[in-house]
Amino acid sequence: MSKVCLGEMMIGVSTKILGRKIIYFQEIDSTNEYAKRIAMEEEEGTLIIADVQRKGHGRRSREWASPRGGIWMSVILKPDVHPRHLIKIVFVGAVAVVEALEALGVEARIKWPNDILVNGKKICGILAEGKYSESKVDYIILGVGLNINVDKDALPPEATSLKEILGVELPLMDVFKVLIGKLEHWYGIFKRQEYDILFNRWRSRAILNRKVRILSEEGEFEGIAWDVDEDGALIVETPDGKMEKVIYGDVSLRYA
Ligand code: BT5
Repeated sequence: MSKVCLGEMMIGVSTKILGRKIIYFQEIDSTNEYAKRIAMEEEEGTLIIADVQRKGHGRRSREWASPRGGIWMSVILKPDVHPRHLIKIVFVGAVAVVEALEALGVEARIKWPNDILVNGKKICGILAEGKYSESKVDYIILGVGLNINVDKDALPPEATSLKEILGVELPLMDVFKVLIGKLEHWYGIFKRQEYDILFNRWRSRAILNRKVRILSEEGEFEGIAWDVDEDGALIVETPDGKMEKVIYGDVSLRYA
């Protein structure tokens, strides 16, 4: 067990790879942006965490509310896999967050591709960003934003926090330790290329068999989301019976 200093607190972390080095900030622009700046020089597993992000972001630079009371963190990963598998890192994050919430007694569901919902409201967003060529992965950053002791009025209306759900505040460190344990477990499964195990677990917690509307820059369409394929693309059946594959990227999904 290694000891790390987080602000004024010394914590014991029992993971072997994730968090073997932890860089903590009281305030930062974005942990993902910081991670990208240092990723080439850092070893796999270095984790950046901040109390507050001034410019936390989601996909396509969408704003991510990051006041005090949440876990805003990014892990630098350097898996030895073909770059086409990197998208599965989002699924690693989703399954780990759902299991961490379950360990705290909260049942959560995954909305493809990167949202974790409790009672239909978003409690967590996951953002994977990387540097890779056609054949080689330099790094992939797994960013996780999880609302813990965040007040409702500091969040967008469609969001929720553990505090709102449980009615009490939780020690952030306790949640953090559970979360990185789950992340390390599922990252191990990813590294061993046990993708079936990963996707089956994901399916068991995902919102599927539902009517959805897919919105992208090319337009929008409706259909029924049945499943994901082995690359994490969402399989949607359109009203005329065609099966469309929706790839993770700049698309949004709404439940119709
Ligand atoms: C995401 O983007 O859901 C990924 C968010 C990842 C945030 C983490 S925090 C640590 C690391 N550092 C960063 O800068 N980012 C990562 P997306 O699917 O684009 O969703 C963004 C949308 O979520 C916004 O447009 C809002 O509608 C909503 N949103 C913003 N802040 C939220 C919050 N704190 N909780 C729930 N929903 C939020």
